[in-house]
Amino acid sequence: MNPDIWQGRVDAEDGAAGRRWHQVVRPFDQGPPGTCLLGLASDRGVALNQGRVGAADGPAALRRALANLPAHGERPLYDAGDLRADTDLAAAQSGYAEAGSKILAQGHFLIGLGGGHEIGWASFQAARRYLALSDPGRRLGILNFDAHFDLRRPSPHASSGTPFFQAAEWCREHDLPFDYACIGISEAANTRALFATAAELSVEFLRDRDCDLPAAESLITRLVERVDALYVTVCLDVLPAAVAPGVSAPAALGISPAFVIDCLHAAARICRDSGCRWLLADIAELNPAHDLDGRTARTAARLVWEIEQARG
Ligand SMILES: [Mn+2]
Repeated sequence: MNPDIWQGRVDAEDGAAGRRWHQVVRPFDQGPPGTCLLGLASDRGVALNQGRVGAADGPAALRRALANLPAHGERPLYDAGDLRADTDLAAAQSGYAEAGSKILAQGHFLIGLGGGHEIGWASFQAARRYLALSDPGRRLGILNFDAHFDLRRPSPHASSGTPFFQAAEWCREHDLPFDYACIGISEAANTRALFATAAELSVEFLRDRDCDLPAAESLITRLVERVDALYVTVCLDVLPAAVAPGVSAPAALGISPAFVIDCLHAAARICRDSGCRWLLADIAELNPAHDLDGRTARTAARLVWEIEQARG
């Protein structure tokens, strides 16, 4: 954990009620179950997907934006630092999976800080490694807020565009269903080939133009009710470019951050109601090099904060 990043305002006059994240976060250790942050400082996947690089600096920017947010909950908050992907992306994803599965095994909720959406393959593997410790047959649902399916076939390289195709292949090899649903898909940002792949893999999705809360709740319910554990991933390019300019591929239309937040709270409630365990989440594609006045980082931090609130 880098204390230089976790800096912010101190309202000493308000005591414990005035505390902010930078005052309560502590290095990941053997402490009681809480929420643990883990970064994947990588834009290797974005480069391999022919995107705009810079997301390797995303985790640090996201922590800076989180630092000053108020600490409303009582749950312990940990920071396990970053895995870096300077050259070997697969090795960094595997290192992330190893670190992430240990965090999950200690009973923490894991929040991944991207980095490009290659964090998706890392988070998926972290969850699967953790589930393998008890019951490898347990079903893991993936709920992706994204303008893109990220279902490209590695050709030949895995990238930020392939994580959920990799997850689908893993499920096929392990004879498990691929439980994947997307909210915010842009018809204008995915080729016919990608829609065909989504159909082949029985992926349920909501187009950006069709997004409303009843439709999202019903999609989330169908996903959550058939799985044992949930992984939620938010690709910041699902938001309008005006809200999230600091990404590789800003959205011309996008869905509103308020709607995404409503969906996150709905997902937490639906998990509670159906006995599904929400294991982990991540925020992908924050690219500070293209951000304007830190607005993408602020939005990303708000989403992390709302996930923490939604979990109650
Ligand atoms: Mn994505």
